[in-house]
Amino acid sequence: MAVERTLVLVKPDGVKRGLIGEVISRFERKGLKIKALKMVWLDKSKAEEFYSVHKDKPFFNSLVEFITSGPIVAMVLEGDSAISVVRLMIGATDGRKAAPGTIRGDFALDIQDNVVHASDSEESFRREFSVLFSEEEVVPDY
Ligand code: FUP
Repeated sequence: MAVERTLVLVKPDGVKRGLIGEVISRFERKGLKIKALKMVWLDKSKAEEFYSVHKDKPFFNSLVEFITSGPIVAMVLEGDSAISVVRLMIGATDGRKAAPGTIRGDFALDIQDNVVHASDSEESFRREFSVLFSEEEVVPDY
């Protein structure tokens, strides 16, 4: 068993649509453990840092504008193979192509406004975690 941590965001569209509980509930029911959780409104510089891997992409400015357009809910989830399991649960980036049963497949119809974010690797998790959390915000084992 490989216990991993991953970082999930409920993006501004998900928060505005009242989907925070739905998203968290799916991960809880799956058996993933919430190790940190908070609501934040990112400023431009934090958003640019969070999405720095996309800085040369044509959609970068739009993405930064979107993620700073309202509050988000950020969480750290822990469990066996959490990174790949959560990626499977959120579905493909484009909500129009995401499989039914996944979060994006069930709640998104767009590539940008796609309700959730989840780390795609351990390296991404480490980088994303450092933008949003400090170690003290992670609760001890329970
Ligand atoms: P994902 O890991 O599924 O969130 O997708 P990516 O890391 O490829 O993209 C990050 C975010 O950029 C997506 F959630 C939405 C946005 N994006 C666009 O707006 N247009 C694109 O063509 C690709 C991604």
